[in-house]
Amino acid sequence: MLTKINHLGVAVTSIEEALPFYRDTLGMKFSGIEEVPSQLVKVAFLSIGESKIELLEPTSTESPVAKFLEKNGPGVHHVAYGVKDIDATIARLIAGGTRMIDTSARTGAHGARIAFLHPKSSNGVLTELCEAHDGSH
Ligand code: CMX
Repeated sequence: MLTKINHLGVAVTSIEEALPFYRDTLGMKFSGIEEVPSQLVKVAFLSIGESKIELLEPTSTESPVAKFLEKNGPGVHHVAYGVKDIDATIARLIAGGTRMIDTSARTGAHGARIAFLHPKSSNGVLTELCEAHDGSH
């Protein structure tokens, strides 16, 4: 069902301020910034080999990331797993009693189909399923 860790989401108050650490100090490959209106965030993408980090900056005080920052400050926000068939995976998790934040897939960055599991159902880790638009999972 899960194919790999797709990315780690890191909450930041400002992408502009956080980016130099990841891109210049750690030397990760920066591949751009995208606004994801459905999630009320702006996302910066960085990669090391196959692994990716997404820096998440809230675009509204209503953003889940704004609430997270207010409560915890900057830090690791979620773990995202690649899946081949997100609809089947969501259905299987619901059938098994997992509490889903999204009971059907929505559109995330890069046109991926995404869905979040509630952290109370996944040992305190906000967990995302991600079916990549280009089939790379
Ligand atoms: N990781 C782990 N636990 C988290 C969490 C996180 N990122 N965010 C919230 N929680 C915990 C809280 O600590 C809290 O626990 P306690 O009750 O023990 O204090 C509980 O979840 C409820 O949290 P809350 O602060 O009251 O916040 P809300 O209930 O309003 O929302 C959540 C929490 C996870 C349901 C909400 O943030 C959400 O729907 N997230 C999914 C969407 C999202 O995060 N989008 C942004 C990223 C988009 C992208 O990557 O494209």
